[in-house]
Amino acid sequence: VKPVLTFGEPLVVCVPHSRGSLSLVREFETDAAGAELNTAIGVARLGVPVSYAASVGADPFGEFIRRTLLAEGVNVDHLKQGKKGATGLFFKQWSGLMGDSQVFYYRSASPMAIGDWDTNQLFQGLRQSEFGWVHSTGITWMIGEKTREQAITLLHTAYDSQIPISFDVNLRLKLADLSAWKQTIGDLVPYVTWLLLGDTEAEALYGTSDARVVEEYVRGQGFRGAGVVLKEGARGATASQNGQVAHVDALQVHQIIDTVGAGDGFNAGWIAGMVNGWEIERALYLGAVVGAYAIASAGDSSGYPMLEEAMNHLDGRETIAR
Ligand code: KDG
Repeated sequence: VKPVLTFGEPLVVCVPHSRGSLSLVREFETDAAGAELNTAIGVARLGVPVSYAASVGADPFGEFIRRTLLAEGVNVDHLKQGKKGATGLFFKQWSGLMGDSQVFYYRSASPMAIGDWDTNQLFQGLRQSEFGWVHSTGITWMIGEKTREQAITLLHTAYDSQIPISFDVNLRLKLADLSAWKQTIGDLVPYVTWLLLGDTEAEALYGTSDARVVEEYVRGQGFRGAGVVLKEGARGATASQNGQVAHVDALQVHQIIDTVGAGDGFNAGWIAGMVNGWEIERALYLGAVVGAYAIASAGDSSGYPMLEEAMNHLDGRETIAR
């Protein structure tokens, strides 16, 4: 299979060692994060070639991102290090109930993210259809003007090259208000092959969490793609393709540690299935497997399964631990 391309803002996540307000917590563990980067790691762990395009700051955190991606087997040919600026960070805080972390962002100063690098080679790769799939999320459209312009050009190039495009809304109201999100997603859907979103995002954007109704709505906005995938958390996931619905249940997770990163993990599993030419149900199920692993661990992507582990669930095999 041809490599998947994903792009977006890389962030270093600081995961606290203990629960409670960050005004009291003193110890943290760092990991590489950012929605699209998480998906890239998830795809790589499932044995599918993947390239991640972004730029990082001229600081040790940028180097940390690069090293982490290399260790995960993600292609970093299109990861550029800027000459100035800082890599973005965010902190998780667990002061409430299990599974509900709060996040505090210290995003990179514009024009960080994917805004500031020479993209000739990347665009050439897209035009020559070197990539078999492109994945993007709404965050990239909302972090800054320059990044948005570049992301639009990238998306249009992929579209003109007839590369399938999956787009996850990833609504972040800390970045823009709901009406700006509605406008942006509405402008984008005509270029997208698969629209991915969470059920609460669907409620916020379209006033429904019914995949079929969401599909109808976006088709009315010019969506000509294959379908919509709705991520329903503990209820699983549902795809609607021209009104034809496929559903999988979520896997049971005994202890939910942190749900951040689960949607990106789901995307990784589902994309890996799709690029391998699987039936939609099986791809959805691989998504559900990665999502389940994600919520059982504290980092964004640290809990994502490797191919063999994930396949054990798909094939209904029990893992013998000893
Ligand atoms: O989905 C996980 C992301 O939310 C996290 O990694 C941070 O990219 C991030 C964002 O902008 O929220």
